[in-house]
Amino acid sequence: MTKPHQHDSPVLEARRNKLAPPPLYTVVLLNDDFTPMDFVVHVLQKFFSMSREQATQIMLKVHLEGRGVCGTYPRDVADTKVKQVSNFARENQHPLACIMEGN
Ligand code: TYC
Repeated sequence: MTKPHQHDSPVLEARRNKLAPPPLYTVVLLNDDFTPMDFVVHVLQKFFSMSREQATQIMLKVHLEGRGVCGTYPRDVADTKVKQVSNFARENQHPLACIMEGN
């Protein structure tokens, strides 16, 4: 908390004491020629809580356009998702690439 300012109303003081929202990072999936489509759909459902329909839509977007957004998160959450996806892909011998980008 900052120290109370002499002339602030309680409403203005509460507003001043609010924390800024954390900077957000976009998690992006990249296309490749080898990762099976159903594996990508599974990844989007498992790590990004998408429905099968939503996951299929994003997978096809990545397949056709080269990249697609999985979601937008604070830095530590985005970083964890990138690592989880990358580890899971490697465990299954797929080259699937997942990156994060600052906004
Ligand atoms: N291009 C892949 C294929 O034809 C499918 C794919 C989609 C791979 C999305 C990666 O992020 C990806 N099997």
